[in-house]
Amino acid sequence: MGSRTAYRTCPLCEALCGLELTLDDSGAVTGVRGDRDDPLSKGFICPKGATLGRLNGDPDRLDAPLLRDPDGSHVPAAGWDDAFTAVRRGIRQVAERYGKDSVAVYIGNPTAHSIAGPLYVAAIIRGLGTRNVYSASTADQMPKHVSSGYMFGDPLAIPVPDLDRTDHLLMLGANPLESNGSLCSAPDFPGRLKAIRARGGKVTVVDPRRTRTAALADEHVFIRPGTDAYLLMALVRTLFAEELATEPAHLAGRIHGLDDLRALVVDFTPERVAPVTGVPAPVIRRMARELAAAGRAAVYGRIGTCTQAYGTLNSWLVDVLNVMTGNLDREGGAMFPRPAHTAVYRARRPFTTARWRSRVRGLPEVFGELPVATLADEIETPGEGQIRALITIGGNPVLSTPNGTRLDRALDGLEFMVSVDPYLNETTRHADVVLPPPRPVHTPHYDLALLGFAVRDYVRYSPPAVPLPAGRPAESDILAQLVVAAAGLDDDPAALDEIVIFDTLHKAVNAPGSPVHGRRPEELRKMLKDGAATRTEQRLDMMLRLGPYGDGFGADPAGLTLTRLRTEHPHGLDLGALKPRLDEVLCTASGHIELCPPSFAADADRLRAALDGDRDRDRDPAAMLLIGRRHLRSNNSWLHNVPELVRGSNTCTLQLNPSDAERLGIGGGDVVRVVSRSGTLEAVAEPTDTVMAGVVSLPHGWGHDLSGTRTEVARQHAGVNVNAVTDEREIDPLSGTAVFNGVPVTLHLFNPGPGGSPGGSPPDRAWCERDIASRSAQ
Ligand SMILES: Nc1nc2c(c(=O)[nH]1)N[C@H]1C(S)=C(S)[C@@H](COP(=O)(O)OP(=O)(O)OC[C@H]3O[C@@H](n4cnc5c(=O)[nH]c(N)nc54)[C@H](O)[C@@H]3O)O[C@H]1N2
Ligand SMILES: Nc1nc2c(c(=O)[nH]1)N[C@H]1C(S)=C(S)[C@@H](COP(=O)(O)OP(=O)(O)OC[C@H]3O[C@@H](n4cnc5c(=O)[nH]c(N)nc54)[C@H](O)[C@@H]3O)O[C@H]1N2
Ligand code: SF4
Ligand SMILES: [Mo]
Repeated sequence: MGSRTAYRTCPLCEALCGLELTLDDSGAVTGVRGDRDDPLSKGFICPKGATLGRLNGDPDRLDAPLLRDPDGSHVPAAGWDDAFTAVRRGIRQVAERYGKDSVAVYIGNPTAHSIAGPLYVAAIIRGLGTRNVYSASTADQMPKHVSSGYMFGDPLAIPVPDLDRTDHLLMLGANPLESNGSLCSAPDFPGRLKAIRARGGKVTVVDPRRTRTAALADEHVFIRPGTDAYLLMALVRTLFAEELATEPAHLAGRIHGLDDLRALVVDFTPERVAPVTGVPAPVIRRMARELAAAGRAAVYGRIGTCTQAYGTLNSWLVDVLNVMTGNLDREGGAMFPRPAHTAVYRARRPFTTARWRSRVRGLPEVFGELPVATLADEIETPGEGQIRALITIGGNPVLSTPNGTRLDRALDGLEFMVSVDPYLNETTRHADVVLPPPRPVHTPHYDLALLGFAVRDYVRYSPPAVPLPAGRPAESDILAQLVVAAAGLDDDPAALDEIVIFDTLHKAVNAPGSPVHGRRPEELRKMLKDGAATRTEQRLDMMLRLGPYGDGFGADPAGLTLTRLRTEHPHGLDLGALKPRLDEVLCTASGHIELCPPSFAADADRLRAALDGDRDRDRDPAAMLLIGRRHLRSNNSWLHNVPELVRGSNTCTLQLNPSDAERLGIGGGDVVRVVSRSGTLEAVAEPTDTVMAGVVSLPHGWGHDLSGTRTEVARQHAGVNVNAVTDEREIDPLSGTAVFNGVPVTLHLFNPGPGGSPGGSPPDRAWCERDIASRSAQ
């Protein structure tokens, strides 16, 4: 049998690794290696990328649309047209009967990794005209958008640490040795961290767990979950108090709010925050001094600092530190990438939130969305505007959102649900129609969402490695059908792309700084047809040509087009190290960096109120704070059906400090009941001194033992759903983001007797015990 090679970007996490796929004549993937010619990833690959062939060939992946029978089981639709007709009917019936807001949308994480998602989701939402828009962003990075929105004017202008040139990296709530990085796309993140140390720089990690990243760093600082804002305030205060922050020349005259900030932080002395955070005052002072003294430094905070009660304050204070130490928009500091597909001349409105509010809890809209923590409220609570239908695209909110167990029940009450998803899983089992996108080998790839967060300016397009089977719609086609259904039109989906293309070209020819200013859209439109095949590719070609490295439709004959990228740079194109570009980025109403936005200053009162509280008084000895955990071989909820990734070393255990374990009489392998305000779960205990005392840790994305799913490998490695105990009532008020870190729980020994469990099935006990044994033997 013959074989051939194809190259593509790995679609699984944010690291953007280039892959070299070996394919046989049937189009099956027989091998995967890192693409050594990719200028960014240079051959780096992790176990998830290496098993992309197994994921691609997973027999449980759906190849045909499914319809839900009245008895709840799923059967293949007669064909794609039938499925699309059922979707149009289902959505229209609900929208016509109950109004626009009765149809909600939930957008999950893989949608940010696809080319189709960013191209069509906005049109689906516009078509529906609904305010009920939810996504994984409010279980993830929304605090970053709010922080950047108010500080820099653009919610997407999130500075990334210039990893390859920095001398000092202060990292809070991130574990890139497992996650491979987030809002900082850097293939071989571990290697880049080691390089900082090798060139004499310092890496400091702040985390309630001594993670593999913390172990690699020069210094690991334990912190009580949920208290980073206190530490960050004290760092800022120390910079002021010791006059370590001098207005850097390149930001001179561009900063607003320095005096307000100085007044705001005055109460947060290292001594006062030390008992709250668990970080000794001398350590805080030293951290501030080291940060200020470093030639080129960057502060970076990620999911551990976002998904907590002060997520936005944390995200803001991280960038306050970057500004105050002169490291924003400077080589080796925190910089703004310049994605090749984003036109720099486009008009932007200053950012604002609360343009509308959620019906039940009155929570503010943020970046066009409502908090996913209130999705179940909006489905369950009767009244005008109640959600009656739901569209999910690449998401598994039953396992990934706070109190997912409640959401699971709520989904049963919907009148109509459609899911665009390759699996019948814990969420999509509720769908009346499941529309599976094609397999990875059939899918083109371009990281519209992630290239804006890469540590170098870089661009890569991967055409499908194998042509789509006849009659199989691409994910773009599926989403275009949803646009048609959402808008209640009978249009040809192709017409939508034409509208978008002409709209963009019209704006471009009218925008003064644009490379095509004054030209005719029709002429430009013809040029797109010459270069690219599919409508998706035409839209991408247009974006690249209007972008900062583009050919401007011939204005710069050496510039980038999709054809050039495809043919001349099949392994990707390195556009160089990050460059200072604050002028292009900044778009606040004042034209300045807003260092102390009023809503952030107001939220700091919440912090101050708790400053002198005695946290340990009257504490239940069984009370602990729950945090999350990621593992290299997992990815949220949906790679657990790949045998290689769950084999042997699976890890859905409850980690706790040995001192707590001893105090509570819990031994390794015991089943422990974890109880919170919102729910209960049972997990197998794994005492380890890598977790600080008072803290327990469980990974998310597990709990695959529900009925009606079709993921057989995952079912055998079910694990437990941590989001049975996370609390949908607790959010970061400024961003609506869920609190997954610092969840108050109590622990209760729950060992099954010799005859079995005292109720329910103990979660993968044998599997976990085997795993603990094998890891302690290592
Ligand atoms: N292998 C793997 N890779 C992934 C994913 C995955 O599930 N598996 N998911 C992807 C996604 S969607 C994302 S968003 C990224 C996330 O990427 P990261 O942000 O690197 O995520 P984590 O590995 O969860 O690291 C978060 C760290 O925060 C710590 N932490 C918890 N609470 C606190 C706290 O209160 N304060 C501080 N300072 N730290 C705290 C945790 O102990 C943990 O070590 O990873 C992506 N990559
Ligand atoms: N307790 C706790 N909960 C968490 C977190 C945590 O740290 N702790 N992390 C949060 C974070 S950072 C995130 S991003 C969310 C993730 O939340 P979600 O996005 O809701 O969950 P995923 O598990 O990523 O679900 C991805 C879904 O997309 C499907 N899928 C895979 N590939 C494709 C594709 O190409 N197209 C389409 N249409 N679908 C596809 C999968 O089958 C799966 O159903 O979870 C959050 N939940
Ligand atoms: S690190 Fe991320 S992008 Fe790279 S191979 Fe692994 S999953 Fe894919
Ligand atoms: Mo995420």
